[in-house]
Amino acid sequence: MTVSWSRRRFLTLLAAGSAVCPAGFAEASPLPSPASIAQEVRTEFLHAWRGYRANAWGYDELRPLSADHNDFFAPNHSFGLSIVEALDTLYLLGLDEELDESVAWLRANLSFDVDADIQMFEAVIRLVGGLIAGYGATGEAFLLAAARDLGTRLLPCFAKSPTGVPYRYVNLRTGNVQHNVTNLAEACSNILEFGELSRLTGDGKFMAAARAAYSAIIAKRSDLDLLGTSFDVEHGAFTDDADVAPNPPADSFYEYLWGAWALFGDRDARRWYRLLTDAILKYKRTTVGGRTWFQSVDYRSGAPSGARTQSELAAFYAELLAKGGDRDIGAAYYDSWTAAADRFTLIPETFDYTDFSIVDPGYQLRPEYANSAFDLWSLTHDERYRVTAYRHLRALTAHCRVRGGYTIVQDVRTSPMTLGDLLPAYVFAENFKYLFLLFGTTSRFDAAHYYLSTEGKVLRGFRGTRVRAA
Ligand code: DMJ
Repeated sequence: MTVSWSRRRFLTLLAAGSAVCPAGFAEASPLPSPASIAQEVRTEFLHAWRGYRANAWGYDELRPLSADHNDFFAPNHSFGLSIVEALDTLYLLGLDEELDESVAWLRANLSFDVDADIQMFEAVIRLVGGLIAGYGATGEAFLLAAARDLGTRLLPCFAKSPTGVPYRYVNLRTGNVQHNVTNLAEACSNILEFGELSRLTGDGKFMAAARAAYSAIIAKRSDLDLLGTSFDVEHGAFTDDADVAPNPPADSFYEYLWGAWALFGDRDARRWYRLLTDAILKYKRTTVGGRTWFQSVDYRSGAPSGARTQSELAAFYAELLAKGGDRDIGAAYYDSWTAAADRFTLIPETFDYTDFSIVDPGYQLRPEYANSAFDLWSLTHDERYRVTAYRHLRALTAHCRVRGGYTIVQDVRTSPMTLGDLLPAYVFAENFKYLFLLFGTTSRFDAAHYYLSTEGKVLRGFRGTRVRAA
């Protein structure tokens, strides 16, 4: 869908406080046409991709300032993570040559028979999800086979746990597990990828493992229907009292509950989502200066813990609330994040929401604000989400674009911002995808019936996939 933008409408949004432009932008013109913004996003994705292609091809991540690479999962071993993360984005952006080259690299090089201890959560959302989405985009059977192989190698985390709540790490070759204290997000942000794996392979063991983990943790909720954050998988008990949701490491625990309903029609998941969300809204929602935030509380008593910080990672919660039926609260929370963007230009990792003082000044090229803008736009077609997302795009190109691609920021307070040297692989899965789909249209995406994972993988919503013979 395209929207014709008038300068008057744009200035009205600005005057209403729905958008504030970087210096010089307000005078410049109304927003460019959505199609030209989508084209710009595609160009910027290609700029980042070419940096990775030139200096880190086949490694997990690019270090664009030093033209070097980063191994994400294990020292001295890369899985081509950025390639896996990019597959479905390449498809949606119509970058077919790049997609073909990526598939060829994976066909020749991808193996999970590695003697390395791997973080299960990251492997699921990035690799299993990326391979499933890549399979959905291309129809390449070896991608699904690789996802199944990796999923099987991750299952000891669940199978060896006496409670069914997974250990955090597993050795991909030996199946040895480690780290018995996990957290909400790591324990349960797998039901979407494992559910898809079960659906696509006909083997229900993946979904069954993911469901059992949710069930075991939710059984330990307090009388208030709040949850602790860290969980001992051997003793089946929380190891702390703080309910930090929607901040990490609780964040995607709730996202995947709603997703299990939306994607698989899991009625228990919907019921659990409602129960737990009602408690979050009752005990944790707070208003400061008219803005909506979420405070940490003791999960047994509901008493505020005193921490007044918000992590940028929590910005996704605006879209989740809206998707889950609390649209007005989600929109209000998004507006709070827009106020943070107004203040900081790029939202830092952690800040105090009572006075906007910065706790962690880095910006890790996080996608959560753009994620919420995209889903809220899809739900409402309210122009404010495009205005604010465009402003975010301008900030990204102004501060994070470097000759060799895009890079993280170490300190958003300095002028110019102090840069770090990393292009996280999730940027290929998330930031550019959300921004492209916010402004562009493609016959390859069903904008009315999509579902994306926490890592931005298209689990539902492909059209016209390029199915080929295996
Ligand atoms: C991504 O890996 C996923 O979105 C995850 O759920 C947490 N956030 C990072 C990017 O910020």
